[in-house]
Amino acid sequence: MTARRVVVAGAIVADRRLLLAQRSYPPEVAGMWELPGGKAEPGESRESALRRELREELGVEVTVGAALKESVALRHDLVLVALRAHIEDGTPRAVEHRAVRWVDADELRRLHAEGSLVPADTAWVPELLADLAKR
Ligand code: DCP
Repeated sequence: MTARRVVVAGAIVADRRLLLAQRSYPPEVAGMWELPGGKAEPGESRESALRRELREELGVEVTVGAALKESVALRHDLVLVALRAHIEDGTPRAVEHRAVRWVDADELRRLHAEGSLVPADTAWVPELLADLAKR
């Protein structure tokens, strides 16, 4: 049996806005927006992997909270999960991405409607909209 690798992505909400990052590769998804993250290394916890990925990709230090309910099978051996995260230090900048932006609920709905979200990440839209409506 092949071990299942996990890709962890960060759902960062602050001031009723969600942080999205624009992919620069591969060509199929370049220009589309995603929750930033990446593959956990073998033996690395999801939380540590997310902290490392967001440090590398955005230059921020985060604390990691609860997972979103939906997970997405990217391939038979690769599953995508999202963890809520809170920025403790730093301002997100696009190190590996084309751009980063904060979107409100309407902007998230619009990006979703126009097909500008990375396909796998669309599974999280309802939960993200619920988070954006809180407080
Ligand atoms: N992915 C996704 N949605 C996200 C984050 C990632 O669908 N919010 C997918 C895209 C890739 C896989 O997960 O198929 C791995 O993502 P990355 O390429 O961003 O991760 P790594 O940089 O860790 O992988 P690699 O080193 O293989 O490039």
